[in-house]
Amino acid sequence: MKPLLINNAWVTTSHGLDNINPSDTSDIENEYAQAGRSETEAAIEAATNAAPEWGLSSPQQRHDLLHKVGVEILARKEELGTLLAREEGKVLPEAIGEVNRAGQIFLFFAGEALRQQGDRLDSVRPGVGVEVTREPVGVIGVIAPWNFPIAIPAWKIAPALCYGNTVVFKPAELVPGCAWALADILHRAGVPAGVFNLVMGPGAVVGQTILDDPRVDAISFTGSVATGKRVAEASLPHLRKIQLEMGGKNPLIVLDDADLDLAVNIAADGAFFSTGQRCTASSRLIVCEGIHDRFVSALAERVSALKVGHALEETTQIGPVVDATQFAQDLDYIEGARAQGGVLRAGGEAVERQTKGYFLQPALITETQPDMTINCDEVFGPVASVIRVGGYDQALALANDTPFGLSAGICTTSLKFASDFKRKAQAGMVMVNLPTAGVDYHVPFGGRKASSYGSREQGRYAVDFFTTVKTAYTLP
Ligand code: UN1
Repeated sequence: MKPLLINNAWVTTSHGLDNINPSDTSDIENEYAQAGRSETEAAIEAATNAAPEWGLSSPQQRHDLLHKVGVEILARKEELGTLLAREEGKVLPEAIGEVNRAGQIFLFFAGEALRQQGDRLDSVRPGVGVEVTREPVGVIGVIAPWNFPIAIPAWKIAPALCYGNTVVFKPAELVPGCAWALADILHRAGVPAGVFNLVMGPGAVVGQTILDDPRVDAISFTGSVATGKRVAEASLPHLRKIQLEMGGKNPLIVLDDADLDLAVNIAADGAFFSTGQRCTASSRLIVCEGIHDRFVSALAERVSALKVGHALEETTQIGPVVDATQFAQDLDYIEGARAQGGVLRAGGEAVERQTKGYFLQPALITETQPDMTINCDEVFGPVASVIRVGGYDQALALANDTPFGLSAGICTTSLKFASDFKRKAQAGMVMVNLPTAGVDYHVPFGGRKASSYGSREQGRYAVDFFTTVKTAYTLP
């Protein structure tokens, strides 16, 4: 059984949970200790005790730690990528790419640790000086989802440590392997006791304990809207800082003047790569009538040809859905879309492979109406729907007609429409001739409306969440 990490001690528990490979459910990667309330409280206690000293640690010390972690992640990217593909199910090249991203994030924040920000100003009162500096927030609860088992923890933990905070990390139950590997790397890199703690276990116990504890100064969360709202409600009585990254129902507009081959590739990637299990997935394809039929037939052909299978097999393009619950939910949404009048143009059926896994041929549903469930709910699977529209204005209106606002894309060769869309899309991220998913690690990530709450993650913008500003006045 792989243990928890609390105050730099590896802690086993009486109860463990198997890490099951969704490409082959007979393959158990390992068993992971499950924290209860008392272990989680011990982790919060350790993080609380470690916060004052780490908060005053030198930028060099933080740089060195983050740099060492980044270098090791990059050096082991094939091995960690294999672990990631095995526990989460994304195909190996994508998994290695994600590990690479995690390593780069640590290196980015290693650099940021040395680039402290602050201002020295004259007061409006003669003789008085003013300094504006940033200080750590304190203890950060990191609650991460299963779909990016190493990149998302990295982009929360690296900035938290960079700016002098301590961390209690609760990974998603489905992906303890990468979380544990990251904890092991941080531990061997010399993270001081209590500065980083790993508590695996169910949301109802570990997550709830983090939410209930007044010693947790801030929570960075990625997951569903429903859970995000619970984080917000539980945090309000503590007046605690929160950063929530939640769902998406991301539109990809295809205008009549789009490059057809490019648009098909962008849609296939955005909607179905990573098995569509990305909050940035292009799940709503809004297609103008002049290109609609050509686009739909080319995409249907592309989707039917996508090779679904074991995430570690070289020929596989689309790995399995993550677990039985998600699999059943995807099939329900496909069935529901058909019942409401959608046409299943390609895929959508469970496929058998040599191993027992959750294999689903990506589904393309056409002839859908904007108000159908399939166009309103986030499916979080390899399912995309097509809405036919008359032209750009209608496409833009529909793109914005959603409670979400994470990422929005357009395929066009027109500078005029591209510029207008960049201006008017109600989303945190806009993509022109690129998939809505697949983002850089050095620039801000986040959305609007029900997709995000709080300040941005990643890049230099991460400083806003992970620090608090102090204004000091001095009369010498
Ligand atoms: C990406 O599209 O590259 O949970 C990242 C998610 C997002 C990350 C998407 N927070 O899918």
